[in-house]
Amino acid sequence: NLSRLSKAHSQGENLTYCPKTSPLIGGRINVRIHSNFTMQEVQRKNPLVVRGGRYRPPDCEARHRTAIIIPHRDREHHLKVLLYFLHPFLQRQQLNYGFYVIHQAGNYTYNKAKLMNVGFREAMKDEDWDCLFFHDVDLIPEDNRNTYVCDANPKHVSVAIDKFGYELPYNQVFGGVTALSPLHYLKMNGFPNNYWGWGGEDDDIGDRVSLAGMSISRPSLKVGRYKMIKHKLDKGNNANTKRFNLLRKTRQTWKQDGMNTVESRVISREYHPLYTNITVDVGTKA
Ligand code: BGN
Repeated sequence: NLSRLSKAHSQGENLTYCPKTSPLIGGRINVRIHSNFTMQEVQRKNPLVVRGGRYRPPDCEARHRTAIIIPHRDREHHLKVLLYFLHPFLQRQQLNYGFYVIHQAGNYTYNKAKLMNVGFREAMKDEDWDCLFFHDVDLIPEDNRNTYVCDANPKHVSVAIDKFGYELPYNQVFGGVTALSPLHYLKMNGFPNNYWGWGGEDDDIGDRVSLAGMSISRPSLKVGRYKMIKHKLDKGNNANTKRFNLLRKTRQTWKQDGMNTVESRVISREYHPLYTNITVDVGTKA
């Protein structure tokens, strides 16, 4: 029956919409982080995921199209663990989804927010996504009721992380996992391109939300729970000492710096079985 249905799907026959709440969603997930498996095994566990890490429910028409954007460099181990948990998690939510890993080429200082700008631009070339999840590679969701769909306002999703005692670390926090519709993203001129190194870019993004006249929405602490994969500090991502000064100026700079000024060069676009990998040269500090 499943094969008939997926055949119907690929032939473009009309399927009825999936239910508003997926019957496949449980609640809390017992996340035990380990990594004694290979990427091929994750692939075998997710037979309905197709080239480039794309999925649609086989038996109903998804109500939501969500792109997962993961800024990345030298965290292959985390990526494998994230895909292991996140693919089945999203399938249980009956979403039409796709994974984009945005990999910064070279060894120059990391620029996460700029990578996310590139991710937005590249993902929107593929499909009319109605929601973009900007996702840290080391955060694993622990509750399946945390639905990966957009709200009326930009959503800060990773509200309760184990590392911060499952509490919001501060009120304006907007890092980790966030969800924006294309309209939200365009309204705030995307993200800043000039934060090189660790810290502050997420606070800038949070400021943009309010400067663009929107507010931050959040799931409950019960549902927005995450485990962070433990790791050492990254090379090439030292704390950005300029972040305090940059943050003081967001109000003056956000309209001139953002998605309207992303300068970058895509080096390659590879369609892996579980994700699309985009390698990009984001340049260097001006
Ligand atoms: C904050 C950082 C964020 C980081 C969170 C959680 C800054 C700017 C200081 C004015 N912000 O302190 O970037 O995501 O901690 O670690 O450093």
